Amino acid sequence: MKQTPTDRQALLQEFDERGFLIIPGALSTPQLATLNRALDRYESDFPQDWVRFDEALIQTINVLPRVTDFDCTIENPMVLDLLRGLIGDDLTFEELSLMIRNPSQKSEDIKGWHRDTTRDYNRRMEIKAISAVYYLTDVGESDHCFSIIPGTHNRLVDMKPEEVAAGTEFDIKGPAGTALLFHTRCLHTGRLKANSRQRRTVHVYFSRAGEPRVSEWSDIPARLHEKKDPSLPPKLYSKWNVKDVFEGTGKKPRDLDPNMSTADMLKEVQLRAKRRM
Ligand SMILES: O=C(O)CCC(=O)C(=O)O
Repeated sequence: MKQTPTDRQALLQEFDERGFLIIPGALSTPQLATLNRALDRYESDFPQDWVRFDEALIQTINVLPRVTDFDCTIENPMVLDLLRGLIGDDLTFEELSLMIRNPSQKSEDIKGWHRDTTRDYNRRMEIKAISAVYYLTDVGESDHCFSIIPGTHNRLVDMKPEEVAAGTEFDIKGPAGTALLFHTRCLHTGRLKANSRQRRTVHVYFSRAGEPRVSEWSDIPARLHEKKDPSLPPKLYSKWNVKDVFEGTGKKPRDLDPNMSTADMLKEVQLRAKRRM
């Protein structure tokens, strides 16, 4: 999909108004095959790295030091071009996770409607990160999907999760390879469907240089932060050694045993976030 400058401007304006954008065909068929195979391998090679929140939410968040296959989702030219339009040359990579949502009879996602990075309603204006979500499987009418309340990053920013009215949500459906860019201040959830197939996604978070790191869950290995590629935003991997972390869900709780596994720590963070809502 080659965009003209006018298309790009219209897309950026759409993002500004609604707080999200859908990018069809962000991943090619060969890329999808590689990424799905890589996810299968990551499941069998690193079973201990996956957090099983429940059957409908399984996630792993520190894959970059172990495999290179998912680098292409951080460096996707279509996504980076739009992000550069939104954030500029200060664009930074913050976190990458893989998610599996299995068929489930549960009707509500464990997280429910939420904003990312902090669940503290009074700090919602501090939320600035933008996330790219890639569908690795087809998401049709009856599949678990990402659902969002348009405008809750600006015009409707005062809306609380418990005020979301049924029918005001926008469900993101699309074939494998579709990407979504969303402002993490927008209220969103995983919408569970009774007859869903397994859904697989890659979630990448971006923010800006000169600010605390949004998340310290994903290590940025040397192959990325030492990369010299003039086509990439100059500060993309600059936060590899930033120790100042935004006070929120991206920060490892300092009161926990540092020997605790990342999976157990993440579960604890999720529990604490839920208590804050
Ligand atoms: O994609 C989903 O199912 C929900 C993802 C989500 O809640 C998030 O990215 O914070």
